Amino acid sequence: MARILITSAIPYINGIKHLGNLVGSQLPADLFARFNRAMGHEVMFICATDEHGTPAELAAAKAGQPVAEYCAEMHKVQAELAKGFRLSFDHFGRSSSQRNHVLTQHFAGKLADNGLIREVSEKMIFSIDDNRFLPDRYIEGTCPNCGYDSARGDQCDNCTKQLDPTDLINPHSTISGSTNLEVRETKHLYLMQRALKDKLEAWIDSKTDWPILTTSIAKKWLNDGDGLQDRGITRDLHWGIPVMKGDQPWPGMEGKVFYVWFDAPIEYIAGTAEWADANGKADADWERWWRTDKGAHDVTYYQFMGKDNVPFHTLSFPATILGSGEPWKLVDYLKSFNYLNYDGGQFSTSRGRGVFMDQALSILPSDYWRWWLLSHAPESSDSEFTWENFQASVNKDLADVLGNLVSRVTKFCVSKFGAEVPAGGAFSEQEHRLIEELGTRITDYAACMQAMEVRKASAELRAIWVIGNEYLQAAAPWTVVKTDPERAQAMIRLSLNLIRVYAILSAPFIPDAAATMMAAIDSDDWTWPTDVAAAMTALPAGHAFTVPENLFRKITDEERADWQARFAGVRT
Ligand code: B3M
Ligand code: ZN
Repeated sequence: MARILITSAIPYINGIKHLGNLVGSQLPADLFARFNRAMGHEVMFICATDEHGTPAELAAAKAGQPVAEYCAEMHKVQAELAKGFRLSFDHFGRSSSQRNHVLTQHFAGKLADNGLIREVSEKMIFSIDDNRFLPDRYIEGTCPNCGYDSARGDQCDNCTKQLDPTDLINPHSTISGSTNLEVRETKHLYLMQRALKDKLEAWIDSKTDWPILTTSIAKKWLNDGDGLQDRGITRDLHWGIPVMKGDQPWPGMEGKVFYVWFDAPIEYIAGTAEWADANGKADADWERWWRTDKGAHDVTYYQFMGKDNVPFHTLSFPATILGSGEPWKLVDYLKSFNYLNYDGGQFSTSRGRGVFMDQALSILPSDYWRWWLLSHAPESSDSEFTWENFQASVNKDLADVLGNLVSRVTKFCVSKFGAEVPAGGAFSEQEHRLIEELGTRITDYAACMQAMEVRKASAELRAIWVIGNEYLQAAAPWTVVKTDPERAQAMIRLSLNLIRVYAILSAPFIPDAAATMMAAIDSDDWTWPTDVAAAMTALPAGHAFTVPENLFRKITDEERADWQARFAGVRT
């Protein structure tokens, strides 16, 4: 049994996430967590809300709420939606937690002790009309690197380059739109990433098995020296983690807070500590996941995120960890995703374009979305959600292939032999061939899942459903029963066992349907079918079952057209 630590990028608190956000981190992380649990491994799966920085302040201001109150409410909303999508976090924490305050201040103190923090008197943009400094998202302008005209003060969304507000061309305040800006002096702490370049480079070079998307982004910012500029880790904001050196005040830094991207990844660790607190566990119970000197030497750590988050996880956060000089766990495998587009354009939170998590659940159960999103995950390139494609996938894969098999087999059995696994006949060549093919395919499927090849894994799973259908079509028990009922019973016995095996294999993708299948077959044996022959005879003759309700319904053309119109524009 292995020990698997999994973190998903933690979603910003500023509102409900759209399906593009979901498929870029939390959902594939959940797939991987569920698979590893099914394989019998010990899993710790952590996510949280990212509650600091300008995104939180701006959203709270827009909602007309105090920021702490806004975050508390929005955390609950996001936690509920995570449940709705069956995201199986061991803990869904908050980056504003006390645990994260203490750990963030601890890391800053260690970095300072190790001579990796310097104070910089820097020129920041001050908005005269807003009477405040404009860090990060409080300022937008044209990216000096790619020319994108809505680059933010901290990063360009178009080319992923990390920026400083003073880099922007034609900047304006996002609070008032004012361009009446001036440069003023303020003092900030800088993390001396440059001093860690060799260590970081050696570490990244050792990751020969990372996806190309991940290493290419990391190396791009490492090698042109750009990503490794020393970076400001403090801000002139009110909301955030107060700048402290461990538990000591930091002279000259009064009233300032840490930069959101400094504390957010530390929340992966803090979130695990929150898990311990929430479950009455001791510190040793979370430390054994994170401290290689306290049991985490045999943990394998996987991170999931969208490509725009990669620089922070391959350079900035590892710089914090390595620079601390303490034996904290570094990520072993970083799975990153491209973007999911929406119907000929981009998902847009600001313009409300696309489908958001709450809306999705209001029209169809989570399994429908999970299946489409995961089977179209933007892995090797960006991918696109269209309603036509969604309708086709759901109707074909889920309703016609999987759903149909389950209902045909159970209904046929009840009508001909009763609601019990029939005893007659023996498996013939036809059944043995299916079992053999299943064996090969399950091995391939598990290999894709282990490699986090999400799309390939979904294709393997679909193929596994298809061979069951093909078997049934070829065997045709509904015809055979007329001449050789014993033989038809053997076919149905196999098929009922197949339903249980399908429930186990499908659960990481479509957990609710899998649970319905398992309940119908009246079993709770979720053991992974490594020995297929044994798994295909696990339900003995005489074992009672029920006919489940329709697993999946089809999406009609009218619904498709209606939804397409409904989600084209401005969210109200
Ligand atoms: N909240 C950005 C995002 O949601 C950011 C991720 C933090 S991961 C530590 O895409
Ligand atoms: Zn750019």
